[in-house]
Formats: sequence, C-alpha cells, structure tokens
Amino acid sequence: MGITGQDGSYLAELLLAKGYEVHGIVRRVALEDPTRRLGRIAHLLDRVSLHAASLESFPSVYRVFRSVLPDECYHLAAQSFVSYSFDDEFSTLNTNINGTHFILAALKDVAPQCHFYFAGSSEMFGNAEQVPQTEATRFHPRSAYGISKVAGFELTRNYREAYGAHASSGILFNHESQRRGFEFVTRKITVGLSQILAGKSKELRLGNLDAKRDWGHARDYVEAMWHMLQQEEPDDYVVATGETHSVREFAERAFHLAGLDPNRYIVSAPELYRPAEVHLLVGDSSKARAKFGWKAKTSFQDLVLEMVAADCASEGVEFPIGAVSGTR
Ligand code: G4F
Repeated sequence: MGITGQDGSYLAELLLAKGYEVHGIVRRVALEDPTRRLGRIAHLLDRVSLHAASLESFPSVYRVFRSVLPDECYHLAAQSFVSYSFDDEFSTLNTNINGTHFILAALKDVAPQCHFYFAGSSEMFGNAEQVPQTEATRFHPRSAYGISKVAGFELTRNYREAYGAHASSGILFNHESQRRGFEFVTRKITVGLSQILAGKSKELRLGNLDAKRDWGHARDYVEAMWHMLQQEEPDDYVVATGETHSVREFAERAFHLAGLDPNRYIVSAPELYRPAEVHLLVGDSSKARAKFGWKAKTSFQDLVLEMVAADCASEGVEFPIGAVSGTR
C-alpha cells in the first residue's frame, strides 16, 4: 500500500532489484489517470502489478490480499501531511486508523504468515521528554496525524501479541528526496528556490523556521523497512540519522548552494505556523544498527545538494556547481 508515494517508489525499486514479485495497491482514480498519479513509478510500471483498492473499504483491501496472498506487506499509505491533519482531523483519523486496522484484519484472515510493516512516525514522539528519541521514549503526539500513527502502532503491536502476527513498526524520522511531495518543507524549499532562480517567483513563504528535524534520505530508509521484515522476530525500530537541523538551516544551505542570500527571499509567515508544533526531533537508531546493521548513508549536506540539483534541473535552470565547492 502506498506504492505511488516517495517511499513506495524507492521500496518497489529495492524489492525488484532483489528479485521480488511486486504488487501495489492504488486507488482506482490512479489507474484511470496514470500520467498524473503514477509519475513516481512510471519507470516501473511494466514490472509491478497494480490493484485497485481503498484504505477506506475493508472489502476492497480484503479482495486484493485474498487474490495476491502476499509473503510481505509494507503499509506505507496514509494521509501523511501533518498540517492538513489540523484542517481535517476526522478524515485523517478515519483513514489512517481504519486503513491500518483493515489491512491487519484482512491479513490475519487470508495470509496469517505474511510479514507486515507499519509505517510509524517520529511524529508519535511529538513533544518528547527525551532527546534523542529511542524505541523506549514515551509518545506525546501533537496532531491528529501523530495520534493516528500511535493508534496504528498500537494496533500493529496488538496483532503481534494477540494473534502472533509477524508485524513490525518502523518509527521513521523525516526522510526526504527529490520525489518528496511539494507540500513538505524540504521540497517546498528546493522547488521554491528553483522557481526563484528561474525568475518565476520572488520570495518563499515558510512557517516556523526554528523547528528542528532529523532529516535522512528516503532511499536509505526503505532498506531499514526491508530488514525489519527479514528478522526472525517482529519488533519496532527507530530509523533516523541521529543529527538534527532547523528548517532555517535547511533553507540557508539550499540557498547558499545556489549562490543566493536566503534573507532576501525567505519570509516567515505566521499563517503557516501550526496550532501545535513539534519543536525538536532527533532519533537514536542504535537498535536497528545492532540488529541488522542499518545506518543512514546520506549526509544532510548531500541530501540538500541532491534535492536542489534535481529541482534546478527540472526547472531548466543552471545550478552553479562551482559555487558549492568547499561547502559540502
Ligand atoms: O516537512 P514537514 O511538513 O514534515 P513533518 O510535519 O515533520 O512530517 C513529516 O515527517 C514525519 C516523520 O517525522 C512523517 F510522519 C510525516 O508524514 C511527514 O512526512 O514539516 C517539517 C517542519 C515542521 O515543524 C513545520 O512546522 O517544518 C516546519 N515548516 C516551516 N515552514 C513547514 C513550513 N512545513 C511545511 N510543510 N511547510 C512550510 O511552509
């Protein structure tokens, strides 16, 4: 589930490279409008099988699992934009909680041996009382999105304990790439910057520049998901780089790479602040490292560089690589 998103596309590539038969569940509208909705997996379409179902419909999910009988299931689908969850708490909770429950219940019935991955989130820590956050840190979510992820996490744990499901949760910290949705802050910055360079806009309006996140590369993080399902026993794992940076630092780095002064273009707009902010996230993924040797490969500096370069290329603007020497 969620194959059309950033993580789904990287995971599908990884699984295909490992020789898996890959099935993806997508909404019917995606099959009807592949150019717009299947862009991230356009290069994989002849190698994956897509099935129509909706997270809001148990029968549709059940039917797909009954016909595919999966050995592994990665549940990456969700309403995943935290900001939107303040605008519509109800649909975020409904889709995210029921959707996870439907998948767990359907698998229990038709494919009880299937190894299941739930995409938990560092948003579950929210206003965390411990820094860095580990698997033992208490959850204190600050949005309907975070609450929905805590519920999905608990459902996953309960299916493990009550029914013996091989069900694991990854507590993934922010993970980005050039395939990230435009609504998330990193991509908003790199796209915004490329549009300024192209002369299409004059400023970039952002919300809280002081929020700090632990940002890694999505390509690295899907490897951790795969490892979790190869373990003999299911468990929960933090997946993070262990470094934290503010939104301001991300933006400054991006603008400096392009040779622009961020102070001339970035506006902190109060209307973009969230009603409840998560101020600081930084994860400790020692457990994932000890259990299956996972650690983030891409540095913060390389992540910003890769995203800026990709968005400048799509915008057709020259990226002044010369200006970046010595800054990595
Ligand atoms: O990029 P963001 O929207 O990501 P956020 O809220 O941390 O959530 C992302 O990561 C989670 C993992 O921890 C996922 F579970 C979740 O699904 C999603 O992928 O915002 C990051 C920070 C926030 O503090 C926000 O207030 O950036 C701040 N920010 C400042 N200006 C902004 C903006 N965020 C967005 N989206 N847009 C702004 O203009």
